[in-house]
Amino acid sequence: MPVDISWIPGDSDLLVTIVAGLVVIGGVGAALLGRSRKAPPREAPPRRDDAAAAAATTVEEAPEEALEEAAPAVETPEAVDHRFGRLRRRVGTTFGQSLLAIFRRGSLSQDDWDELEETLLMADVGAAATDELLADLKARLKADPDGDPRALLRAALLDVVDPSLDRSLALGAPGDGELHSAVVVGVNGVGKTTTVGKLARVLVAEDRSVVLGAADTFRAAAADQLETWGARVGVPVVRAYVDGADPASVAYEAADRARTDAAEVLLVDTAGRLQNKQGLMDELGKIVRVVSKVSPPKEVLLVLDATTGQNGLTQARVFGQVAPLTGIVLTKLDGTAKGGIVLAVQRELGVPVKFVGLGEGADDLAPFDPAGFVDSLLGD
Ligand SMILES: Nc1nc2c(ncn2[C@@H]2O[C@H](COP(=O)(O)OP(=O)(O)OP(=O)(O)O)[C@@H](O)[C@H]2O)c(=O)[nH]1
Ligand SMILES: [Mg+2]
Repeated sequence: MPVDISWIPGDSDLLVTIVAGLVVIGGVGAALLGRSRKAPPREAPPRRDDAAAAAATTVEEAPEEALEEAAPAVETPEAVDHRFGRLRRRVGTTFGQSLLAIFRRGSLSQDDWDELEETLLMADVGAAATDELLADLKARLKADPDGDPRALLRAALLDVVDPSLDRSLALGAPGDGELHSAVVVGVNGVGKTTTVGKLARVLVAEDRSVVLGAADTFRAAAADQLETWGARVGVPVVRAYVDGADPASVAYEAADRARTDAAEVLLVDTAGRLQNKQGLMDELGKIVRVVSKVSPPKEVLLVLDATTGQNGLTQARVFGQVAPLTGIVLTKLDGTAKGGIVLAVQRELGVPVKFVGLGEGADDLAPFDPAGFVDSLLGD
């Protein structure tokens, strides 16, 4: 019986059909991938208004070798939900045990109270938070003389940490169609750049689109360091390629890029040192002002190194003069046995600790969990 083969195309027709089919399949695949993984943002068209003019040394003029470097594999950051639990044992504190040893003696003599005070001060709790904690404890013991000292101490510590504070990042919600910006400040070496990189990972894990601004032009390697963090999670980094470029211009260019890309979050890294303190404060003020032209910073995050204790706090107060601080990121909590600094920081700066750095690993940044923190202080 003869078979009708008239529908089969000739050789050249067949090729066209196959190619067209592949193009359609490829197109659909790309569209699907594009939905689950954001497409790399396009280059921002150069803007030439006043603030951007001075930033001519940013992305557009990347030296060729920088562009030729092979793109590293993009990593998938760990989700943040259980990070604090995972990292909690790194809060290597001894002071919780010292406090409990004092409580085990039964009713407290004046010497015991003095020892208690000394233990708290030694653990970087700070004078004001120590007074508050001792007064709270005394009140609790008076109201409940037969209560479990450990439970009373836990409650008093939790009171000072204040679980009622809003510790969420004020960077909007995924898909709200707005650009939210954050500026990260702090003295040199505390972990600002690392924190910006880790925060970018936290945001990417939440499927937010992020742009990073390397507004630390004081140190040549600072932008490279941030670029490495950005590349690891596939986030664009706006930077200068010459030493001593104007940091505010880079910050503006980054904000402009974020706006052009319709990104959801802009994170700006800043320098921690300059020739003098006033110079640094002026520069940070300028960065906040130029970013505000595009997207007023919802977060001005102060990074503090937990291992520097009260010294870090003294320096930190100055930063509040630049712009109202909205949150603290306390880094290197894994490197101190004096976890009490958390209590001092909040009490003395009047700003909540929002994140804690608990290691050098890329995902070793956790949203601060007051109850989990107090439990780790007490060795639970
Ligand atoms: N153990 C530990 N190390 C950390 C943490 N956060 C940052 N570091 C380390 O601290 C060092 C300084 O970090 P950077 O991010 O470069 O600090 P910075 O504030 O940007 O420094 P400057 O740009 O010089 O002002 C690096 O070696 C980081 O790996 C942390 O939570 N724990
Ligand atoms: Mg830095």
